[in-house]
Amino acid sequence: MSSRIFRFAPLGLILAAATGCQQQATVKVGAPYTCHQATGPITIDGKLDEPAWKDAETITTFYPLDPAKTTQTTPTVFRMLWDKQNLYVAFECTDDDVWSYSNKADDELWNGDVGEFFIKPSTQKRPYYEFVTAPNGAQYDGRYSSRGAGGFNRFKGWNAHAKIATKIDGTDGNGDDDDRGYVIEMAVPMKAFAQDGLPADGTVWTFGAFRYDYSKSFEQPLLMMSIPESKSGFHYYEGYGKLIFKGKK
Ligand SMILES: [Ca+2]
Ligand SMILES: [Ca+2]
Ligand SMILES: [Ca+2]
Repeated sequence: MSSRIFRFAPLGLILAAATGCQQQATVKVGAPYTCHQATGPITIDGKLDEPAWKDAETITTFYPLDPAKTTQTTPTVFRMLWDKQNLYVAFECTDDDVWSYSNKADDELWNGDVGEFFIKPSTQKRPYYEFVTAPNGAQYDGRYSSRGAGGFNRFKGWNAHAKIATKIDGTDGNGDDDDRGYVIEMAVPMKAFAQDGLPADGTVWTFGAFRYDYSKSFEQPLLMMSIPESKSGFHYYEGYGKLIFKGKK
């Protein structure tokens, strides 16, 4: 679906300082994200209560993809950790109307609420990855050999086999009641990235975190992103932030 890949967004957003009250430092806009090595086990259960998560930096500032349409955003907290086995990713999404579009893997889940992230091991090489997760835990994942080589239908056959758990505070799909939101917790096996090189202490990749939020409260779905601007949608990897893998202290 090319309109999804190359969606235009104007430039010139005002950068706002990130805010938050998490234990670990909140990443300021434009600052690299330090992905700390997990200091202990993480149970994928949709609860971010493992001590290791306290070491994760948080991203709490999300920007509208297209401020000409709407400048509204809904609160989101994004975290990542890693170890030799997995890349751990967590979304905490405030959402007053939770709706998963489908429970089928590799379906067009972005037609409903999702937390997404894109990750690119090298700025010098073309491949990059997309992970899209619905509140019900369904996931689309794809490895794009190139941005121009075809859309999601070509690349969705690639599977990372991430372990995923979600927790919904509310009801999924019921538009008549008020929900609070949902949490996504996942472990993506590092071996999924092996053909593009595995990270070690000091490795730098790039990434962006994103959301679609559909709600009875909005005229249009809110498309949000952790990067301040995009010229062509969520696949605009030129705008992705640095992701620095840091080993144990
Ligand atoms: Ca957990
Ligand atoms: Ca897939
Ligand atoms: Ca929603």
